[in-house]
Amino acid sequence: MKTTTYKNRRNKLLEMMQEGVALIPSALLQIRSNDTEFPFRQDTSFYYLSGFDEPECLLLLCKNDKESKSIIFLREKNPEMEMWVGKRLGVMDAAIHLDVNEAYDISKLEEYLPKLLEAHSNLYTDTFSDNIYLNKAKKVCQSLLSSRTVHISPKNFLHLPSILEKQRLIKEDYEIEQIKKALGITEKAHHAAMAMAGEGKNEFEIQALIEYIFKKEGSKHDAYGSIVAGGNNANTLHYIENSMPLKEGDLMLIDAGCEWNYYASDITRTTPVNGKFSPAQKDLYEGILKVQEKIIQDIKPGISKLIIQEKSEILLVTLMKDLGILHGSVEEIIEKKLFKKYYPHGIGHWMGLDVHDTCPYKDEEAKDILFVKGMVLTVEPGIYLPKDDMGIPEKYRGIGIRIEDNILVTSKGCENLSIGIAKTVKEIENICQRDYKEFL
Ligand SMILES: [Mn+2]
Repeated sequence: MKTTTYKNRRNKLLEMMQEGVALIPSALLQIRSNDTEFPFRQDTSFYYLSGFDEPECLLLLCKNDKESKSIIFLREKNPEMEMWVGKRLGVMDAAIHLDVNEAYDISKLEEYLPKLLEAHSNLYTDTFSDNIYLNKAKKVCQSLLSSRTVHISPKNFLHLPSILEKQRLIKEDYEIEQIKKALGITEKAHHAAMAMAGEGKNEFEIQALIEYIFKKEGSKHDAYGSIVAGGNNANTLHYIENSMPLKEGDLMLIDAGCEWNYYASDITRTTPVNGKFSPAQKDLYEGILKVQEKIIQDIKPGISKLIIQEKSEILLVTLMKDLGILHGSVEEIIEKKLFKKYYPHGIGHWMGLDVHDTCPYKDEEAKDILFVKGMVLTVEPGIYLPKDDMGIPEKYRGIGIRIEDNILVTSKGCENLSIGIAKTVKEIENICQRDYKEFL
């Protein structure tokens, strides 16, 4: 990955800023207990702007009427610590390696910040963050403000994510490539899982196989906690216990995706444990698949998430009425939100460096953001029918189905980035017949 990508992103952000300093902290190590830490994952915005994956850093983007520059504070090299927990880049090589203008030791932050912040009046941060470096910077701003010798200092605090997350909404070609790479691995894992499933196999065995493939293929992180839900467990939307034996005749819902170079994939497939859909399962499954395909067909520039949300509600309600799951008029069911019992979630979400990319859905005027080329979102209709719900036909009780793909908005329409992952009844039943080892 070229450092120019990160420099270009910083320059773009600087262009959108008024005079001032933007502060972007890295993630910090989180103590699990005593001297052990939780696995480290870099802060998304920091990574987006630096491509650097060490903890305890602060990136500054400074802009005045004469110049713009990037400065990084990071950990100094420390041979003893490096022997225990691994290499550090160190201050000396950082400016060249990260293509920034200046680099300093993070332990000198409080000493250097006054000089870097004075003479600026705007400070861009995540204003809601309680990050230790941001708090230090705010304290510095406070003392500059009360100083009699400093005439201009930051007292105008602006919310950085409002600009940055708009920038992250449109993916560069490089970003699409990373998502595709993540999806290639996720595809293998889902196919292997479909093939391995069977009576008596435990959900955690399937989870282990999926995550083995993620790791074996070089993915450093899962994009989120894998869900492997047999039968009625699929009706718990974020079922992550994954600890029950799979049962003959049940469906298995898997929502799992790996990260590649910090880019997410987010895929759900629902497949038969014994390799063959029952007639009732097939009716429901193919109905939902048709809804998903119709929604994907509609995605193009100028459409909004709200439009496909409303369409998904009409289509899923019509399906549930046709199958005798809901009764009454479509209008009434939608107006009274009676479908929420069985379709409680949204049709999809932005995806990128974060699985639920923290990009806006509304603009400054509270209008829906319209799709444009380069946006990536999930499309994931689902119907969840609890086994103890006596109001629905018996044959559907205990079934939960979701089908989720990752969609790129193109100039004229969209591209399904996860098109390679088996989805029709025929494709799925074929994969189920195979040996999971073929996918390793
Ligand atoms: Mn999703």
